[in-house]
Amino acid sequence: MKKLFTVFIMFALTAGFCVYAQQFSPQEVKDHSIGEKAKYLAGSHVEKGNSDCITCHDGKVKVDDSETSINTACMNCHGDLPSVAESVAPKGEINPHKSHLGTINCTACHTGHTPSFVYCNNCHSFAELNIPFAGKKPQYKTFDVKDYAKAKPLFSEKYDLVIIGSGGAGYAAAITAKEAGAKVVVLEKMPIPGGNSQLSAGGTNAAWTKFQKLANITDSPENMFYDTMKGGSFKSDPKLVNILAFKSNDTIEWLSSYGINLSQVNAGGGASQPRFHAPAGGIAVGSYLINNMKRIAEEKNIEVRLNSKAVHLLINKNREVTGVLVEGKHSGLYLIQAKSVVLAAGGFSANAALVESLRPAFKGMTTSNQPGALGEGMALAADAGATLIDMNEIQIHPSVAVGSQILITEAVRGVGAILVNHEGNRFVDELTTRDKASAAILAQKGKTAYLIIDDDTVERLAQIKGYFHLGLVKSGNTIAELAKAINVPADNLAKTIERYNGFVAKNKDDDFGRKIMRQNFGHGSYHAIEVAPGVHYTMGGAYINTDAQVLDKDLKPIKNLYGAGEVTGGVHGTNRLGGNSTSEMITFGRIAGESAVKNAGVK
Ligand code: MEZ
Repeated sequence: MKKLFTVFIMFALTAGFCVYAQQFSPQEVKDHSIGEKAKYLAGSHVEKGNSDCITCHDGKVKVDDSETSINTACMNCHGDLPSVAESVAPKGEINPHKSHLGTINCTACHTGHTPSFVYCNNCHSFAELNIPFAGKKPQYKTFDVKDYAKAKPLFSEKYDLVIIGSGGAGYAAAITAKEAGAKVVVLEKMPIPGGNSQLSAGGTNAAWTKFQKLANITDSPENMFYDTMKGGSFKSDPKLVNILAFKSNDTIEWLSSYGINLSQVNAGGGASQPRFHAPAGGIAVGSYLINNMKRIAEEKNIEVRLNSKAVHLLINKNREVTGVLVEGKHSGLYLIQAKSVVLAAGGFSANAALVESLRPAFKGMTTSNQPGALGEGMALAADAGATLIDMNEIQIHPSVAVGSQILITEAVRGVGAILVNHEGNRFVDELTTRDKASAAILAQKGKTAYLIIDDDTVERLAQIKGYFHLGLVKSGNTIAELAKAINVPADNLAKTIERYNGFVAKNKDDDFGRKIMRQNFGHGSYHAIEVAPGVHYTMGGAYINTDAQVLDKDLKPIKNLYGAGEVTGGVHGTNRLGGNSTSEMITFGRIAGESAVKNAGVK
């Protein structure tokens, strides 16, 4: 009898496993089947004899799209990410389980039935991070809305608000809406939350804040408004810029109310005053914001569904948005009916084909963006009848480390770095707007330049230590040694630095009119990072009004549809100022959340 029961249990488990496995090709099923030589992680677990399907799958036929239960199972055996980070020896310089992305799912890298892939290597090139059962880099393909127009959903759910995208704008909208009592779900197509916001480096622009006052910086929302309009060639919508500037202090206060303090104020390009607000010590602002917002969302029980792609907006015959068709990694297609939908799905800098079609000159350029930044939120908006504006306004950031996707934050220049060309000469105001700085670098021999810093600069900004860690920095004890290391004429470099020190002493840059210099050189060793422009931000998108409503072709609000962050257009004109993205995402994310809640009639 006991034997019969065991056979029954094994049959039930195998059947469950097989149903789960049906989404794989026959070859893939064979590759991870019990009794076959293991090709993937699942097979190897079984082969080792210390686990079977139920150890990971908890007897469920289907796992949830966020893969929460399966990740709990991983942690039950292996420990959570911080403890794995402690126990697994770092490979070379890099500890594979410690990252600026914070605590993420084990399954973001270690997949059971398909080739595993180190998620970090979407942006980095950590050759030393060998992962068991590794395969090729996954391709994140854009969807075509038309493919889903007639799709049959499997089931349907009801929410007050669906928020598409889990970057800063999505989180800000979700936190605001949840606090107002709404039933909210956030959809994230990638295996980790945070979107591109988590890669943001330098700071969050805000004017006349308590942190500026503490640092004796006199600024005003009027200054921020003017700088933003000027930086975008006066093509931005002044009503939106007005909101950005005049609500920026409130944004800093809102963050502070959750213990998120952007207390270090640095200088950013195109800004008349230092207003780049960063965490103390100058760590990257994006991961700090996102890791904190993840924490708040967890505390407030906000549902964030990973691996869940919004593939179509549901629109009724009155052209009102009524919900979202979702494709879950495991659930397949299903519907969420919603009273309000917030688009917070980011831009398209990682969509090389789209970038090239709009700006042929950017063909083949690297990008600082995560691989999910493909512009799908804009496609959803367009399909719902939205006006997309400024789509060909694509920003290239002047300082991406050569041969990589690693952004060298503008804050490095803000705390004192200069840019020199291969002759060792300065050639631009390092803190001009990004369009001008990028154009100046592309006009130099080799289309690259060197950021020059010394030990003092390194101490001012924690992120610079990270660039050392990533092997992006060349150093010398003297100017001559550094010049040799980067192959520029030593005499020229020495003269450039001496002349610049003279400008710092009299607080006037006679050559390029740089306004904020911060430091002279001569403190300890000298260092250089070779940089070139990379596609960084897409200024265009779904046109919104000051209530974050997405506007149709007649510039009337599309009923029930809201937008915030990079998926929208209108705030940045031809060129976004550094620091205005994280500022915009929080300010407009909150507005979108408030408006969407009001629209949903949540009491
Ligand atoms: O806003 C940005 O894009 C930003 C601050 C980038 C950076 O250089 O750090």
